[in-house]
Amino acid sequence: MTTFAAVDLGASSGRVMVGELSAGLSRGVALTEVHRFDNRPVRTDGTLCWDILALYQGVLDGLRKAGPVDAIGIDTWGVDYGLLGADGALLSNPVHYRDARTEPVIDEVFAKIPPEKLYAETGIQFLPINTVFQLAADTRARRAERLLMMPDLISYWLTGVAGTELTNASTTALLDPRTGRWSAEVARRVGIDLDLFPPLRKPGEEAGTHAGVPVYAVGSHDTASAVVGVPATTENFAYISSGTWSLVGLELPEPVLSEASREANFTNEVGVDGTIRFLRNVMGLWLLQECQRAWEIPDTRRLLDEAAALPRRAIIDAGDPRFLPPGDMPARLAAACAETGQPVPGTPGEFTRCVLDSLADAYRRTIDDAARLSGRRVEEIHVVGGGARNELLCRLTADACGLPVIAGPVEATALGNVLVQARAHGALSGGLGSLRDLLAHTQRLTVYRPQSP
Ligand code: ADP
Ligand code: LRH
Repeated sequence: MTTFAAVDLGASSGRVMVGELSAGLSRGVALTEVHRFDNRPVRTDGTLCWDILALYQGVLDGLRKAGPVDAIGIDTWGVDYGLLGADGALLSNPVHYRDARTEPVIDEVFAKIPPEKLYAETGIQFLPINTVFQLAADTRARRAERLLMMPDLISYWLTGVAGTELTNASTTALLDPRTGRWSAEVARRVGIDLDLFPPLRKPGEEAGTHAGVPVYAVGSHDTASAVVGVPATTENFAYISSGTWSLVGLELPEPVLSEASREANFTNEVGVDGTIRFLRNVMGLWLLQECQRAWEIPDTRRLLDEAAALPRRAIIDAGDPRFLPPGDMPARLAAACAETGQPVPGTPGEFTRCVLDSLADAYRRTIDDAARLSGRRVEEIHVVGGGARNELLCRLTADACGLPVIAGPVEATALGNVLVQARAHGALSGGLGSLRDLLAHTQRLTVYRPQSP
């Protein structure tokens, strides 16, 4: 038996999970959550920041609770980073991607490099959160010696070794997904110093050691690990990595950098083993989380029960950037319904129903677009992440898409993290297909078949 600690920092919570891999006839992987902690952003002096020291403390507490392990792997959300000075200390708290600082610089960046060129070079969908815009807005970057993406920062603090993991580097919109190298052209035009980034490293490379235990680079972008953790047994699958965001799309061998793909706002993120995640960021369960914060109703179960008893009434565009910043989400949802002449939800149950119907509708459009733009066929949809627990959303998704939805594992990200470590450590071998087979045979999954209307 070999054991691996997966550190997985999501936008709503961080967790440390231990994956136990058994060999021989009972070959399988079992995951135990040893520590979970809230991820609560803080606004200081008008800027929304990550509470990075609290998160790091959570990581250390989790690793202590995990006990002896054979290796460690780290993944977090994409696009965000910390800046270090010459002495190696953080210059400031890492800024949250939902902070409004990029708004004024987007047009300035596009004046230096038109959106068509930026997309042709990097294949990343336009989102105001992209690192390229954050860096253009970040005056402190000029004083920095080094930039570490969020998982690389945690890894650096654990090991003392600095590197830039490839899958997460691709979320910056500064990397060429065809070559897996930085785009010198984009950096030059926007005025970003690529020397800030320590050398690139691939998933599976050793990143250093922590207390004598190897720390492996994994798919350190959480979505990269989540897609490794999709228990697909066919090539014709779509995935929805369903958490704070919904990442909806296909795994491809090559990027699709066409104008049609740019216009449809599809991203080409670099995945594990040279794969490409061809997907669209859909606003996700953030829409509901932010309503729950406004209503002060943490009990999701109650809201889902109420929503399940209601009919479909109003649909909003779950890709609309107006929903990106924190703030009064029910008011924004109500305004979007009113503007489009639809019934305005009144009760929390009605808002919940509107959010879930809107997500299912966005999933259908996204999967149709992904199949069309890539020329691929989709036979089944895998839903992984916390949203796999949302039975109503899984059912609505199956019905909207007219395809079977296979829900689970909830902790696909941690599983993908563990499997890539295990392979790097020599405890497993083979490509993504054989890693996924292991999951398909050992994880509890729920199938939702589409019902005709
Ligand atoms: P992230 O990694 O972005 O922090 P998660 O994958 O942990 O997100 O998913 C969090 C979301 O999962 C919550 O916002 C919630 O909507 C959903 N979720 C978690 N548990 C349940 C549950 N028991 N029933 C329904 N939804 C759930
Ligand atoms: C999901 C995620 C997503 C990014 C966003 C910033 O956690 O990593 O893939 O686009 O966060």
